[in-house]
Amino acid sequence: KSQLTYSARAQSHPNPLARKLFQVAEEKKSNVTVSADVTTTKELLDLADRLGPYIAVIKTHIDILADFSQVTIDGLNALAQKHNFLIFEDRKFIDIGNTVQKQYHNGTLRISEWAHIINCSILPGEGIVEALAQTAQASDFPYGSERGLLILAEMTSKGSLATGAYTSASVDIARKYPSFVLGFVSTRSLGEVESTEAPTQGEDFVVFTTGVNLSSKGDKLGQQYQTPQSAVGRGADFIISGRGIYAAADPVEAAKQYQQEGWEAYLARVGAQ
Ligand code: UP6
Repeated sequence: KSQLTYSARAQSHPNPLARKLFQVAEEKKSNVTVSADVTTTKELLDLADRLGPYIAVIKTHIDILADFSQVTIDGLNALAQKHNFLIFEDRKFIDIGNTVQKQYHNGTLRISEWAHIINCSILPGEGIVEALAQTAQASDFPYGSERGLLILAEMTSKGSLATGAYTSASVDIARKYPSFVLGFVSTRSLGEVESTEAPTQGEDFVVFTTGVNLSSKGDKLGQQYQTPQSAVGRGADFIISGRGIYAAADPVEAAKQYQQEGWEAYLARVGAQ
């Protein structure tokens, strides 16, 4: 796990979107990603506006909205500007290259137009990363330097099969696409995992950790939680919390609390506290 500060990483990271992520974290003193798993555009935009000051990233599942439209995209973009946060669409692409290109670009949801960060499973093999990179880095794609991919290298649900060889292969593939792969969605830092690929020049994987909750150990459908302190201690650079924040009695207070705990854990990890 990285002992470097976000500002150091913001300066030295080879990937422009990773630099931006660390800049935002440093400026806002927040490593919180809120998983805004609500089902109407109004709720989503309302949450994004109220929690915007306290978060670095908003994570969406855009396909759970009952009323997705241009209003959703315009609203999210405007709030991302207003509050200086990035947008992560948790689409978990998992298909052949030809299909994921169509799911990512164009289509009903036009994810490539508004999501800075996307993620995929490498179950289909390396081709999925190649295909998404091809689309995001095409010469006629206007947002190239502001697009990046996280590989879903582990999962927090009980009995997850994203372990062992699958997780190692995630690291192998990340190392082959350093200009597009920012890092991982995982429960810990993976730079030390056994890999057939040698680390690349300036390698600094960004770790996003889901399943973060201060008041619960899990849910009835197999979700398993850890605290912000535990997640950051294991290497999370960004902690992702959904129900811990949006389903709290006061989501704004909850966001502030996760921000504070996440930040203190970060300071402790880098030895600043
Ligand atoms: N998520 C996980 N675990 C994973 C990958 N993704 O929980 O391994 C996503 C879920 C949800 C969010 O799809 O959007 O993170 C977790 O929400 P919660 O904090 O409300 O449990």
